[in-house]
Amino acid sequence: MRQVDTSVFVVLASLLFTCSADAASINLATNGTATASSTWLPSMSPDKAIDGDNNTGWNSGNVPWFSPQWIEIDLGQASTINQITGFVDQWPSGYTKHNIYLDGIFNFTWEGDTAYSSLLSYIFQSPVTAQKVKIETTISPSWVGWKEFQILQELPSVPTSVPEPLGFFGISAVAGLSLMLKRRQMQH
Ligand SMILES: [Ca+2]
Repeated sequence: MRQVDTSVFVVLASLLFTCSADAASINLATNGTATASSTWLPSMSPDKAIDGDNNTGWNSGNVPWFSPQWIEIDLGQASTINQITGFVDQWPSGYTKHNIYLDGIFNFTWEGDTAYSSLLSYIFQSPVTAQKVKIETTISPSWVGWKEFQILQELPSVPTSVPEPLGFFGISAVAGLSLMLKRRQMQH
């Protein structure tokens, strides 16, 4: 019985230590290539949506009323993806719907009221593996355009060797468990 209690203590202590590590991520999109349904001006080509610059973007020059407008980002190889963000280039503001496909298979939808410079984000509950990310817009009052996409891969977190100061809850929990262990040790 004492071994079980000790395990609980060790797990809690580990959690308190590892939670102090910051999760970092890399943007895979900037190393990819982009193609699109259409392009308005040469200066607004699909690659401008993955150039790491929020001031440049792709614009299709078309509303999606008659046919969906899309942009697809090819990462070059199957990659682990944790999050996708999209920086909207839209005027006028209004209701939009964007379907996101991974390697040609529908995965999720961004749907709702958006405006110029809206930032949309989707975090996968579990990391997914894909090479191609396609964003297809089926509803928008605007020519379809995006300033920038980020396709984020979370890097393995490295636990810090020195824990951050424990909060009141942490100190209380550790103290409580220590007291419980001592009592059980005295009982045996
Ligand atoms: Ca850009």
